[in-house]
Amino acid sequence: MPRKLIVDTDPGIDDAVAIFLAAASPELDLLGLTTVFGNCATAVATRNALILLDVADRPDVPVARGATDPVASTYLGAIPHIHGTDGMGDGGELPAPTREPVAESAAEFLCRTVAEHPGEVTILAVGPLTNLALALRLRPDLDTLVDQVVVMGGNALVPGNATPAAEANMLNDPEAADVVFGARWPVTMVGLDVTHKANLRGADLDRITAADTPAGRHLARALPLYRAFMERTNGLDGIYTHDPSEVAYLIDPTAFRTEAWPRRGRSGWRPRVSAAARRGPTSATPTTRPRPRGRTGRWSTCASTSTRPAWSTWSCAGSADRPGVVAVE
Ligand SMILES: [Ca+2]
Repeated sequence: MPRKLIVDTDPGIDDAVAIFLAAASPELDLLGLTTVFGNCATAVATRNALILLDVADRPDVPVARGATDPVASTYLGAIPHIHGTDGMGDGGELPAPTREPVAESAAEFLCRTVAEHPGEVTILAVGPLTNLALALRLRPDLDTLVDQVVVMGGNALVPGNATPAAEANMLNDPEAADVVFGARWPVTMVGLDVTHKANLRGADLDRITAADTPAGRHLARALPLYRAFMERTNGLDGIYTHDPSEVAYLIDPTAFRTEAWPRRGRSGWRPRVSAAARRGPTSATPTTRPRPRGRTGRWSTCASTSTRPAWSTWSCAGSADRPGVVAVE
C-alpha cells in the first residue's frame, strides 16, 4: 500500500524536484502540500506549490497555506540569488495556477488529515519546521497520531550551509525545530550529511531538462540559476539534492544507512529570543561543543552516508546559546 504523505515545503527549486518525484511515485500517496516561508515568502511558495501540481497533473492534491514567520521571530527573507525572485529560478514567466489553496491553514490541514488516518501519515518537512510546531500547538496529541516525520534539515557531522554552523531550514526557525525534534513522534533527519553527498550530476541534469515533458520543461527554466549557484559556490558540476533525497528515502529507505542518535527532549519554544541568538555563532563562539553529561532525551534517527567519526560535537540549529537539536555521542 502506498505510504500516505504530506509534504511541508517552501518551493524552491529543489522542492520542485522533490514534489515532482513524490507526485509521480506509486510508492507514495500524496495527500497534500503545506507551504511555509524559507526559500521565498509563503505567498510565493503557495503559488509555486499550486503551479507545480498543475505541471505534475495532480489536481487532486490540495495545497494549504502555512505560516509567514517563525514561531518566535520574523522571517529572515528570501534568497533570490539561489532560487530567484519567483522562487523558481527566474527562468521566465510562470503560468498562473489553476487553483486556489484550501481555506484551512497548513497547521489545521495537518491536524485534520492526520486525524483522519491515525498512525498512517508521514509528514515530510523540506522547509523550516514552523507549520509542524504550530500544528502541535493546535493539537498536542498530533505527535502520537503520525506514522513518522522526515526532516530535510540540520547538519550532524558536517558544516552548515546558511552559516558555518547552521543549515538553512533550521536557521529559519530554530525554535520550531526544537519543538519538532522534542516531540514524541519518530523523527528521521536527512540533513546535509546526506544531501551534500547525494548529487545530481551535470549530465543527469542535462537529461532531465532535455525531457520533453511538462516537468522537464519546467525544470529547464528553473534549474539553471540553482545549478550556477552550486557551481559558483561549491565547484560542483551538478546540484546537491537537498529536498529530493528525503523523497528518495521514503521510496527506498534501504538505499540509506540510518543511526539512532539522542536529541533534545524539550518541546515548546521560548517567546523571547535575543538578536544575538538569531544571528547564530560568531567568530568567538566555537562551533563544536563538548558533549553534555547526564542529559537524557528522545532519540531521532539520522540518515547518513558517512562514517561516524571518533570525535564528539553538537549539531547546530543556528543559535549561539542553543546550539543544536541533535546531539552526537
Ligand atoms: Ca525546501
